[in-house]
Amino acid sequence: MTGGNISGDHGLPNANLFDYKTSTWTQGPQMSHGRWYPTNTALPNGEMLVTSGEDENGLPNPIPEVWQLDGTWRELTTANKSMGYYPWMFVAPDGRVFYAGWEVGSLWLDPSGTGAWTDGPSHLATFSRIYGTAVMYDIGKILVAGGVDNPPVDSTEVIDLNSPKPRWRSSNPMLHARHHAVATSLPDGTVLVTGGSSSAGVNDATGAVLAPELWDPGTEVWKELAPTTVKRLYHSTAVLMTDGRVFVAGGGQPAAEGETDNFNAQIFSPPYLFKIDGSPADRPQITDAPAELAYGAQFSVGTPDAATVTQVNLVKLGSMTHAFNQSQQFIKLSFSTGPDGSLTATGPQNANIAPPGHYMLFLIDSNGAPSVARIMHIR
Ligand SMILES: [Cu+2]
Repeated sequence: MTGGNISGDHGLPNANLFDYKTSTWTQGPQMSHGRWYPTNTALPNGEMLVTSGEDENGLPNPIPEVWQLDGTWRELTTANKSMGYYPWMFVAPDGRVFYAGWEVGSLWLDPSGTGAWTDGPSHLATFSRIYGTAVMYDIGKILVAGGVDNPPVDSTEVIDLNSPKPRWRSSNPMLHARHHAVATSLPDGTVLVTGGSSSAGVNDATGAVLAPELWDPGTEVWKELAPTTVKRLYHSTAVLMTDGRVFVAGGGQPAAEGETDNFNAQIFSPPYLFKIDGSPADRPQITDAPAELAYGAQFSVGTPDAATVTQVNLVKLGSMTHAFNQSQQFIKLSFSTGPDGSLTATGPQNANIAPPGHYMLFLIDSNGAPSVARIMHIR
């Protein structure tokens, strides 16, 4: 966890490391300068890239910094560029890092050595999608949606970084204009957008959008789902849980006019958890899966439901703030089933596709219902 708050726009240089095995934090070596509103990106080689944020003097911190495997920091001194808050950074299939916004011009970053930026394709939108949302919904494929506060927009764009000449193109607009909304990758590869506001202004509750909507990457069609009862605006969050539900929480600090800070959470159950009659879906089960997995390795998944499994998918554990989940990633795996009821899947081919870390493994059945996930450490 990097950076932090001295005061508005003035960032701390702190780095803190969390050990999930002991549930303890330790303070790491400090970065060279403060960062208020940076983005962390797990790199294929196990390093952690930190981009943007405002420094201790309230100025943009233009030098990305890399936390190295030996626990020291490396400044990318030849990659000097001032950027907006919480830049949408994604590891591309070729190993570079792609900046997808929210500004109009996208960029490529080579984070090796002292770093280098090169220009990428421009968005179709001619305005910055400030506090829109972005997600890599499939290997090398990114969706950006909404953003802007004057007023917020419903437009979306997608790009395929697997293409030899990636270009942004329009996808279908959302059903609601939103900013401060959150895009969450679900176990079946669809993208859930929750919360946000459609009215002009930095954080206006009158246009709060209560209905989530779901984007199908196959058809690119949006579908409206059951509304929440709590407005999720600035500083709200959403993250996929291992049971396939979505934790949607918070908002406020400062609260929108007429609202109070939300210290509460709601849990959303997507349609795949129900049968058509509204009763709970039958769900495939995972009874066994390896805790550790090497790139390209075949592995068997214990399940009594192999015959009905249609997808074996990974979703990287999320790390979400300010309308952008910095670490979720959806990866569909190839798999086969045997006449004996066995199920064998093949792990992601390399660390560009799946940067090292912890992923949720889901089985999806022929009705679209997901299993409860097993956590796998891929490296
Ligand atoms: Cu904030």
